[in-house]
Amino acid sequence: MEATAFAHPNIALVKYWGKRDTDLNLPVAGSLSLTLGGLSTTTRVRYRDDISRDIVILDGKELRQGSRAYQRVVEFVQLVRNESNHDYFAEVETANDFPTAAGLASSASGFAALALAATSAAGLHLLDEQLSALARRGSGSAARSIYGGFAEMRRGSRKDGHDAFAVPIAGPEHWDLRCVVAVTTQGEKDISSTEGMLRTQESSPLFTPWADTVAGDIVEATDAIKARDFQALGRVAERSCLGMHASAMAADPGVIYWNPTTLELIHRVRRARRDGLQVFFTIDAGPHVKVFCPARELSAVRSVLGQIGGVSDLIVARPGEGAALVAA
Ligand code: 2P0
Repeated sequence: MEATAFAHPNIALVKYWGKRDTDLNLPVAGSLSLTLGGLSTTTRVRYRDDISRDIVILDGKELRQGSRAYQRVVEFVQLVRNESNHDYFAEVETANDFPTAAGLASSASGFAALALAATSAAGLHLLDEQLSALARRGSGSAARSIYGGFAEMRRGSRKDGHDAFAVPIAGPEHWDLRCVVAVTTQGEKDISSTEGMLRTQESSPLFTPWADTVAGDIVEATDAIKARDFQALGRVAERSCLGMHASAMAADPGVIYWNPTTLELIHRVRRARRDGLQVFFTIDAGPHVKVFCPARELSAVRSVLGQIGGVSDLIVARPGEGAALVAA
């Protein structure tokens, strides 16, 4: 009745933004990402017959019963309990080895690791696609962190969401890329991604036109990945990112995640590209900029980004493995 699993965060190259069902957490469109090694969440789940409620410990601190974070974990554990033939409460102990303020979705690695640990501890053995669909219930981006390397999240068309899961495109060994996270500010963001995407889809006239581009972008990005065509991948990734942010900015009131350093980084990356460096950027629901390059360009990219005053930290990640159990 105990299992420990780890998972890595991922960065979307074709963005997920918008839900078609909030209860089942079904996306409006698909998405595509790279799982990042070197950064991980490790989660242990222990079902116990001597506790009278679920206990959640995050980075060594027990979460308060009424908190949103506690509630999210408990609701997820309940989904797993519903599928298994026991009703023990769980002690969930989870830790990230990267700063949560770095704008790397800890909900992606967190729910991917929790999905695997909670089902394994309950004696459930799911196929990857089932595990991915389950992780999606915790957080949309978590569905992609089940796999290593590049993964595509499928929108699916069923009402029950059983076909809304991620599938692998290419393993981490396929392409030796680096992702440098330029951390621009510390602290929590003002608008959570869930809130930002709901406001965007409810009020932005640019949301549907952007969402209509996603399926085509996934085809183009997949082709670029298979051919290891860096320039083509960068073109789709920047377009998807800027389209997502433009649709969010056009919401009412506008959802703006950027700060002046974010914009400075965008221009700096583009200038470096004009100067001959192979480099492109993407930005999630926060002000940090994730810069991709081939491994051989890493030191040049670091020195370019390190010169920008508003950048407080550079975190380097490489393609990583999918979620896995840790031997007892
Ligand atoms: C992505 N993001 O594709 C996009 C791009 C942020 C910007 O997935 O509400 O935390 O938990 O399903 O997964 C962040 O959204 O949202 C996200 P929920 P999640 O990576």
